[in-house]
Amino acid sequence: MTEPMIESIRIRNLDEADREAIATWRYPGALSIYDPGCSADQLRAPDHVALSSADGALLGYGTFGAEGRVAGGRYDETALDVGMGLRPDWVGRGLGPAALSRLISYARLQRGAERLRATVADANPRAGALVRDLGFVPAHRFARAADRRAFTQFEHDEDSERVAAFIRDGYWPLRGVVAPEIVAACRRDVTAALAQAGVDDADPTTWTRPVVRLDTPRTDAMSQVRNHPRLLSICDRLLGPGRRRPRHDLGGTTPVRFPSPEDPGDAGWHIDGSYDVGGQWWTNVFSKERGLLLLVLLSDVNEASAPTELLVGSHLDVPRVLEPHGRTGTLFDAAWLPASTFERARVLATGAAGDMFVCHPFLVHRATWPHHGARPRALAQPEIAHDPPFSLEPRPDLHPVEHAICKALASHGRPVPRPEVSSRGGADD
Ligand SMILES: O=C(O)CCC(=O)C(=O)O
Repeated sequence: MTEPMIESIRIRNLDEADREAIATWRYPGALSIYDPGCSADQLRAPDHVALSSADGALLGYGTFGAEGRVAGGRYDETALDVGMGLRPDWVGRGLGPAALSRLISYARLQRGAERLRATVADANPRAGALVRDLGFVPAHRFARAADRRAFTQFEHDEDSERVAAFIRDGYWPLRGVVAPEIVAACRRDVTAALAQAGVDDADPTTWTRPVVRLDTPRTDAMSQVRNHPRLLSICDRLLGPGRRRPRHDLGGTTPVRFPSPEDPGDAGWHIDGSYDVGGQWWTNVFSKERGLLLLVLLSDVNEASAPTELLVGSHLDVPRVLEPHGRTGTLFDAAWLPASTFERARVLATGAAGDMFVCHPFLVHRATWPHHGARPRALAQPEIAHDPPFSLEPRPDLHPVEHAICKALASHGRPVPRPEVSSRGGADD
């Protein structure tokens, strides 16, 4: 049988033959901790469901509630526990994402669960990667009461689909969260900074260059954007709690692009460098100094007004190019990327002033031209720095930015680089 897609995976009650079959399932090696180890009678509880193909063949089973818990964990009733077992001959064949996605939507739609929890043995890194890919975030690690084996509890909530899309696509659009009066103040700040550069943003006769690059104004309004609680919570979610380096000002540069047929000279595909080496902005596979790239629209931006263009999923192509440069890193050159990167879907970062795109630091993007619109277009592009740096060790508690880098390296069969440990214990000094 070929791999079923999520639409063709069915959920139904377990029948007697299913229960008899599951009770005999045995998994190889370290996965034997998942052997059902129960009688067909125990599988009679209503919290078990069958996962089947469209033609009714049993592919696996799901459990909800207490059945998905492991003694020693920290459980409460704020989330529904979900567990899954695949038929042993289906393990490792790519069925997991579709099967678990099916259980998640069933839990939400049929069981009304807003929050889900999954408990995964650390000895099963494939299951850990699967739940992280679907937007679960690690919440608690513990030792199983019976044998002290390590397990991690992961949680899934209303943001998890966005997290999964971030891991897959490399960005999270965040629209309409900044209050209109703060957006208006930011626009006035850009106008004032342009005036200092000799440009009147209301007077086209002063628009003599296709782009003017400002240092993002250090104002209260910009600082409120940077420190918007929703943005901060998304950054923490993507980087891991306590990892984001606090910063008062918004930071970065703000290129302002003007209606013009001229090549601005800065519109090549790239990722943003993150640390200064002799006046050049380098980066390394650990994404030293840059946890995230933020694109903040400081004017309305549409298709005509030179929007930034993003290569969807390209953050998964960059790690293998950076990995040979190790901890020292390099001045990144997009020409090193495979041709397939440039065949990826493209998205324009359009929207209303105040909208943001929270991007993976390795997302390949570029400015576009010509600007056919009527009004200047302004965009701040600060970094969100993080500390400590990513170690890229395949730990159970990887958060999405680091998980995406590890996933990209693993999918290309690259060894995960071993950081030298400095005297401060970090990968990076
Ligand atoms: O102005 C833009 O659209 C993006 C510019 C950019 O990516 C950069 O300057 O690094």
